[in-house]
Amino acid sequence: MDENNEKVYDSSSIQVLEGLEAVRKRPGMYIGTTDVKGLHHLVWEIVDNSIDEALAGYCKNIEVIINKDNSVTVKDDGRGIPTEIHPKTKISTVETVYTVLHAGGKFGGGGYKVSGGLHGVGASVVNALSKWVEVKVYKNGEVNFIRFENGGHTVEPLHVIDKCSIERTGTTVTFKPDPEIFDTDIFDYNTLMVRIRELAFLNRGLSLTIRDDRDLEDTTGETFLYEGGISEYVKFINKEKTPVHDEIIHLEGEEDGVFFEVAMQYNTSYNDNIYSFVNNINTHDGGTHEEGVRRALTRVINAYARKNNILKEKDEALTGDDVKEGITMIISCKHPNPQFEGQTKGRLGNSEVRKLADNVFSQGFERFLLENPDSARAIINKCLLACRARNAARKAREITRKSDLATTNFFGKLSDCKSKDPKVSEIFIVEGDSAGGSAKKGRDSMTQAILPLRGKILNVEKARLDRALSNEEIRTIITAFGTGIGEEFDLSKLRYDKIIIMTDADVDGSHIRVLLLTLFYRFFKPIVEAGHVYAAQPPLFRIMHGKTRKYVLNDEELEEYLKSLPENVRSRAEIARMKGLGEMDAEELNETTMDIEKRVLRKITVSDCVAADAIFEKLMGDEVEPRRKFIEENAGYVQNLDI
Ligand code: 1YM
Repeated sequence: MDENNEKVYDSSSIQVLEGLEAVRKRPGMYIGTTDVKGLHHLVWEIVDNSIDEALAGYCKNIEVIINKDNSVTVKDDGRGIPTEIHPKTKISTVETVYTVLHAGGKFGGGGYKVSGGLHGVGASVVNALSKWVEVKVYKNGEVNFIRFENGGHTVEPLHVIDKCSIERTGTTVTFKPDPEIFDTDIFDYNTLMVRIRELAFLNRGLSLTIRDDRDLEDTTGETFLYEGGISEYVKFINKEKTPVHDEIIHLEGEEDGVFFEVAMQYNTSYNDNIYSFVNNINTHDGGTHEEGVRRALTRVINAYARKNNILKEKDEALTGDDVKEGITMIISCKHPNPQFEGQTKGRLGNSEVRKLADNVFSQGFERFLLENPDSARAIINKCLLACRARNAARKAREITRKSDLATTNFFGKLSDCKSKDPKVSEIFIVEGDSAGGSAKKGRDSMTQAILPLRGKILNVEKARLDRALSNEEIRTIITAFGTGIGEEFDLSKLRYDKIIIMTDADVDGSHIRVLLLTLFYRFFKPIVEAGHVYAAQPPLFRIMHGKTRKYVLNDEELEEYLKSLPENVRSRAEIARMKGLGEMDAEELNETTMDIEKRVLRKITVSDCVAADAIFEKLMGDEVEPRRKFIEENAGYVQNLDI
């Protein structure tokens, strides 16, 4: 210690701290962001080490605990991080792994067979960005302990604190993110749970538990263990859907240390859910593993259909789009040396995987079709229907395009804004003509367009593109957006930066909102993903006292606002419940819901496609019971909705 009672470091530890200091200076370079997403990234860095240990064949159980103080503990029953003095750094290997940037697997001697690659930045980054970190290693009948503080300073070097049974091995890490680095320090249980569950699906036989100790009622947590692996993932995604065939097709193969597997099942919906992973990382932009499967799927189905004379000689071949309608598919590849490509590194580049995926899939799937002729028939029929619908949709689209250009009908509905600059333009989709009228008067006509909806829009969950295109309201929306639809969709042609759904806060309003969201999610997903869709929040109450007019969104805000008033003002305040958009005059509507300065918008996101899909399925699909249950659980005021 020096005279200020601060620890004095020798030159090698100074180098180490300079490394960690670099992480603290530019955390974004190591974990992407310092928002909630970055915060959760810390957990994945640590969990990845346990998963790697599981992939190496030494670990069967992993546990994640959110502690009361918002620190997180990750436990595994692997071999335990090596504790010996490391020959290069002259400190224990655990300490090296937690203090030297990019140490990780390189120091392990054996190294990992398969590793996340992207997530490999590792334990030292978590240490650098934490207020404190404690590591316990169970090994050789001893519990070894080390503690770091304030961005990776070792305050207790590795020492034995206890004995344990000789059979007990593993690593336990607890860390508390540094609030000076992160915008928030509150972990979200659901975010962690969804990914933990996904990791359990992707690594069959591995048990993953998550527990929230901040929640007094959660004493056991949830354990995810799937012996069926990705087959069970497919079953899970298809839970609310109607399958086209009973079996879940599961195929796998290995070559030169590359493991490839795929699980799939068709359902009666018109959408595909294809998710692919490499070393447990979602490859959002696909890549060679996905290409191999898609190519083989199209080829095998066409060959089978031709051979059995379901597709006649004169018939055109089924396309990739036809054969993927209604498919749920998980593709998982474990690769010792993955090449991630593209701007977001979400694409697998290794070319040898294309061949492996194609071989494994085509051989296995061909065999499945031969052995299960009834299922084969059902699958091919589904693809043929998709093909016919695609052709019908093309014709309908051609008609739509012509009629919209030719008639003034469309322009009679839309009150467009004067600006032609999409960056500043917004469109309000408004329920009903009367609200449309006040919105039109109350808008800023320079940047705000109004599209009143007259009829009910079609429930697209139950309709293919061709039927959707025959619905006038939907055609108007497509024309207004400017992006086209289906194969022609082009996000760069979107005419508005914000698409704002403005509906009443009642049952009809929420029904229309859900119909619109279904439409957007199914046919304009990139618009939702790019964050262009919003819900306007019209106020529920108006409070008047003296010359003051105040609007609030809900009961809680009303109560809060009233509490804030002095007693004599409160008792004389006039409270009016706003009945609907139509009853507000133009000025009121502008002031409360449309004015860029004053309004409150809620951004509509698709954060978890699987979850969102399930919600739409529940709300809009054929099955009445889950829909009723969902609505009961999620929206008190929608209870009377006619389902
Ligand atoms: C809760 C976090 O870190 N588990 C873990 C990490 C390692 C090992 C086992 C391990 C790896 C190897 C050999 C090897 C790590 N070791 C290293 C290094 N859980 C958690 N479990 N023995 C044990 O890769 O050869 C880095 S991570 F580099 F020290 F070997």
